[in-house]
Amino acid sequence: MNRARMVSKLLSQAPPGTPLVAVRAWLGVGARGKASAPPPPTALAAEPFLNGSSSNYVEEMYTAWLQDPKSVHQSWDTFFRNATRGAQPGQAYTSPPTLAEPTPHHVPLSALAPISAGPPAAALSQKTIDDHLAVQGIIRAYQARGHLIAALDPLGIDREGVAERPATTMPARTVVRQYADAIEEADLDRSFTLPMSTFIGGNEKTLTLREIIKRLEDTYCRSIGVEFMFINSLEQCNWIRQKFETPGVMHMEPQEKRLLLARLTRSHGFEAFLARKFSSEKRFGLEGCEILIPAMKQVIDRSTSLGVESFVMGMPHRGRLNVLSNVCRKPLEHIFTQFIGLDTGDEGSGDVKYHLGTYQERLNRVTNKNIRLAIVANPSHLEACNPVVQGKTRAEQFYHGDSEGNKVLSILLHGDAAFSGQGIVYETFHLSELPQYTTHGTVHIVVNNQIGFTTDPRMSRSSPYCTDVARVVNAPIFHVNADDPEAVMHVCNVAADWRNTFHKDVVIDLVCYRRNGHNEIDEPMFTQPLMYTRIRKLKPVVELFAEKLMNEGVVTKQEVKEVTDKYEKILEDAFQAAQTETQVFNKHWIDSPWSGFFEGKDPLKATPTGVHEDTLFHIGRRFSSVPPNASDFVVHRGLLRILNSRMEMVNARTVDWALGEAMAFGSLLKEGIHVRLSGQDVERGTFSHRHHILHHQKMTKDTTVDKSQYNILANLYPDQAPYTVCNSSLSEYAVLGFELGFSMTNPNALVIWEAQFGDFNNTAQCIIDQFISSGQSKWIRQSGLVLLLPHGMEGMGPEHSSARLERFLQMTADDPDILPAFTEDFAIRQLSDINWIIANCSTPANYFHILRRQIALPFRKPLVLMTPKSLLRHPDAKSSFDEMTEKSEFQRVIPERGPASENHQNVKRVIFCSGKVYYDLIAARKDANLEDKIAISRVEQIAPFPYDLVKQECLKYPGADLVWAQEEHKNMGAWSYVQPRFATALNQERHLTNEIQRHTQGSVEHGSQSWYEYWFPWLFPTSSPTDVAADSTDSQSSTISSHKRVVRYAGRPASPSPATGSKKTHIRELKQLLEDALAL
Ligand SMILES: Cc1ncc(C[n+]2csc(CCOP(=O)(O)OP(=O)(O)O)c2C)c(N)n1
Ligand SMILES: [Mg+2]
Repeated sequence: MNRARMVSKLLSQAPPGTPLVAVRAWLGVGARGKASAPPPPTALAAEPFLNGSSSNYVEEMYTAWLQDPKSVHQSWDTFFRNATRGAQPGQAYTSPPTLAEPTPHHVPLSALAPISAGPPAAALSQKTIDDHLAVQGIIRAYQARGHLIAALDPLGIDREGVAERPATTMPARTVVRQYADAIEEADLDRSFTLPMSTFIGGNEKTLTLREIIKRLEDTYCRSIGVEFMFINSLEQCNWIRQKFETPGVMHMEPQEKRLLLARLTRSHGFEAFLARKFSSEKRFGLEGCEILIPAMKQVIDRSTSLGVESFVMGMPHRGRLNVLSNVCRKPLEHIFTQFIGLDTGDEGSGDVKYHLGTYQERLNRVTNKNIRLAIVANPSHLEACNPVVQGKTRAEQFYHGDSEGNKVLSILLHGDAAFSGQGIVYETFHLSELPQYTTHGTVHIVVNNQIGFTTDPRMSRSSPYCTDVARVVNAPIFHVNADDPEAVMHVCNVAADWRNTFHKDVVIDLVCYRRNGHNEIDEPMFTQPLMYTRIRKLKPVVELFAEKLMNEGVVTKQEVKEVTDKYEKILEDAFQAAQTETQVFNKHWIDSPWSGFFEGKDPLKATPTGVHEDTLFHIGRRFSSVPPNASDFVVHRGLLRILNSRMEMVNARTVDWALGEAMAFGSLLKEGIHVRLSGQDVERGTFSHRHHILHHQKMTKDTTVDKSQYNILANLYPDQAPYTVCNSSLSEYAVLGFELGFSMTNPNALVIWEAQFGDFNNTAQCIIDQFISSGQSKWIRQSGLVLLLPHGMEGMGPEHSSARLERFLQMTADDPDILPAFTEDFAIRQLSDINWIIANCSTPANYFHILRRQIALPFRKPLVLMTPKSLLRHPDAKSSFDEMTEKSEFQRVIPERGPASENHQNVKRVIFCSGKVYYDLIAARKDANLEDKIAISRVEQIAPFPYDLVKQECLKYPGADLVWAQEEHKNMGAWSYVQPRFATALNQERHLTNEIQRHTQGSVEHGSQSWYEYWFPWLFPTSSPTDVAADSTDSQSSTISSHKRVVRYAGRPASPSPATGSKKTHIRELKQLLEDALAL
């Protein structure tokens, strides 16, 4: 209910005869209880305790008091009694009795000002009080709403006419609203005592109203618009007031102004040079917001002086090359060669120049400190890199022990349209204060050129400002006219100081314009004639600022020219140097180098993943126990049962899914590998199987949060690596992006994101498509991130069934028509060459090994794992310690090991499958008494496809037909991926498509090698390949068999929906699938 209506209703319910006039006045309701009547300012403001934030509380107190005067505190009782008795505003309140013993000289306030006993002894005139209160209201109004009339727009289109407001006489009504009526011209020269909520006076305690208004307008309504009064913390509000209101805060020394001009000159000169040299190339130039470069440098300088050593940045296309060069100091030659269009001299497919990242270490000349600067590579998808930057920043902080974010700072740049339009911005803001996701404050800078491609703000957002999304986390927002360089510098200083003081996000909104079209080839007059007519008349900011400094006598015309010429020469020299280059190198654009990780390693050798039995016992027992040495820690009875059954399994040398996972994590932690598991409800596990955090069940009466927790895996060994397990916010896009960023920082960490159900991964599709599947190819950036995606048809309906395995497989970059040579290092070569690994493990031991293999590999690859639901508790889905100890390893294919495997010739069919359907198949096969006739093999690693093992398995049973059985519908699951690969494996074909022939004919040649030989040298070994088909007389080089074996499909028919909503249909479909698979 609307607040005024609620109060009005409340008053109308008051007992008849209650003298309510005073109460109505206190609560801001008109004398006749009309909710729409403005509250009498004197009444509202006269009580010191009754401010805006407490009025809801007053209403609640009043309702309670009406019902039972004893139900409220004595002070409220006194207040309401006095008010209803008709006490004047300002006189009804008496302070509550102090809890401390009264001191000998203590006199209660009520004793000094007896409320109902007539007027106070030396009463101020009511007019004086009212006027002071009005002035107080005016000051507050400017603080809250001054930004509404600030001259923010260099074009003067937004808030038309505001920029030209003459020096103030009367306060602006837009800002002060009802207080405008309380002021008369004559009041302007009266002096007023300044309240504690303002700093405009400096050392002065009183000012004339004229001066007060002038100072407020100068602070809040010129080139800077400060939005901060929505912040709940009084301390933070006061801090901001002080930073902007204190007289003289904007002062800049002449040498600071000269530095600013030099930086602006470079920013401007860079774009002008590119425009001249590459006039028809897209570069998404910064013209119209050249101040961005000095602004970023100012934030960096200031933060560096406050102790920050590393900056992790994310930004869109606009001005990116300029930032790379002038902020990060990426060599100009590297940038120019991107324009020249040279061949790539190293691995990777590359990306367009305005998406590339960088990493630079350099000396900050202003502070004389060494700093690290990284700009994260990003796709075209605006704002998508935000969570990636945050994850990378968090990881840097974590591994540097920077628990407060004093050393590592993230800076995110945004376009105005994208900042307000993209939901990922909101999702990322919501990570900003979460304990395991915070980066302790991000500095956001918006290049607010008041347009998005061809769309005006009024058509692209419903909020007044493009920055309003930041209000959700109480971040202050500093709007600033980008054509006032000095104002921008001040705002940047305050932003850096804010972040350093409060470790919270802050937004700098650079209100600017875009001098050209969306890109340099676009014609903006087609769609924005008014805007561009104005823009054409505007001088570049560097010229405006140079003129200002010349007028002030800070620089001479000659000095301005020298600075310009000097930079021009630097550009020209680099341009000439770039002309001599013959290749570009993707490695020059790496944003997260892993120094020392690859060096000295055999690139095709993984360390073993099995562990010593003692380790399994130790981890298993710890994982099954209550916290040691904490007898008062009460564990839930249900959990005690779970721990006991875990212990029984451990003693029997077996593991279920949760134990297998814990063994993998625990053994890695023991080896010094940090493990981080993040996602919705991961601590307990969506299916209540994991329980990595135990919660003390005993609460004291006043406990509001469960405080006592025990992280089991963090307490396995005294010298182990840290274990982080954290329930995330209810987000996939941001959290997956965050974990990807986290995984980029340290290759010696196992970073895992788990989806609540696998199908939710599609709300993070952009991170999967743009970063995870293609990141290494585009940006030669590796990541060992693991995605755990609960997957499987359990009769739970269309949702929650499919993690969309088919999509991951479709994006897998291995050619189905090429049968790789079966060399000894076949398996690891495949892993090295692929873009990601897709697997569906059917045993806890295999899950254990594949997790450990992520770290054992000499490179990093994303791993997408379909994970089980019902198998978590399936009695057969258990593994013995023997499958996890030394000499055991991950099994890409688990072959048939039952009776069928003992008499190959007798076997009529080999069924291949993946995941939990295996357990349905073996049960049905047993029922049908076909265990010696049908072999069932599990393809555990689906991609890269285990050609060698699949072929081996097929050859083992020469008389058997082949079936692929899956529970997913035919147009889903692994079928479309495995079918052509089975064909290639079975028929030993190196099926040359037209495309390959074209390449091999030499249209794209690398020396004397064909394109294919160049990129896949291991497919064309010079030595003879090892034929792994042990049982076969076939060899890979034999001619294509005339009798081609094919694999047949058994499973659900094609369907638009991943699963039926009917349990009955689900069971019928499963029965049908099993019959199809087993019918001989
Ligand atoms: C997620 C996404 N949707 C659409 C686009 C296409 N696009 C590229 S730039 C642009 C306009 C961006 O406007 P703004 O954020 O204001 O940045 P500006 O170009 O004005 O600097 C659009 C719609 C995109 N790159 N990403
Ligand atoms: Mg824009």
